[in-house]
Amino acid sequence: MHGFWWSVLVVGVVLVVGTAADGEERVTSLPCGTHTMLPGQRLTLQTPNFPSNYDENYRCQWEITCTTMETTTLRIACPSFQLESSTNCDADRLIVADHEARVVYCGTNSPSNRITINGWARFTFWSNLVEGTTARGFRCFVWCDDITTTSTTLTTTTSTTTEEECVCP
Ligand SMILES: [Ca+2]
Repeated sequence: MHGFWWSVLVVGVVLVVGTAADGEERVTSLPCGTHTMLPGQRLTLQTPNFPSNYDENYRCQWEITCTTMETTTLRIACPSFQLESSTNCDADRLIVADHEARVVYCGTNSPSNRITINGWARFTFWSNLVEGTTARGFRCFVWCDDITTTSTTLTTTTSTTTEEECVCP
């Protein structure tokens, strides 16, 4: 009796550790839409079904504002990023726009390490319906940093990034 429950416990622990170790555990994505965040907070943007392939013919837009916009920046890190590759990203794509630039990403070219000019950005993910090609998609984190506490924030960033880093096969 005791032996049986002990085995259940051990198997359970192994399963939990195994899931966490590959850095791809299921995490709830921020719903599409408009969101407000505060300095020091982090949001997670993911393609649907991640880490399984995303759907075709799908669109999701996240508009993120960190208050106060004028004294903050958004910092992006994507430990996992894989969209269908195409010329000019005509097929599936992630568009990241801030008040300075609008950049289109696809394949394994990701917005990682990008820092927006202020505390506002709009992320638009599109997948097309041509030839039914999808990929694993992405998991991106967005941090809001208060510009006035940059040195403190950078220390936090380094440790967090290492921790979240994905070793993809
Ligand atoms: Ca596609």
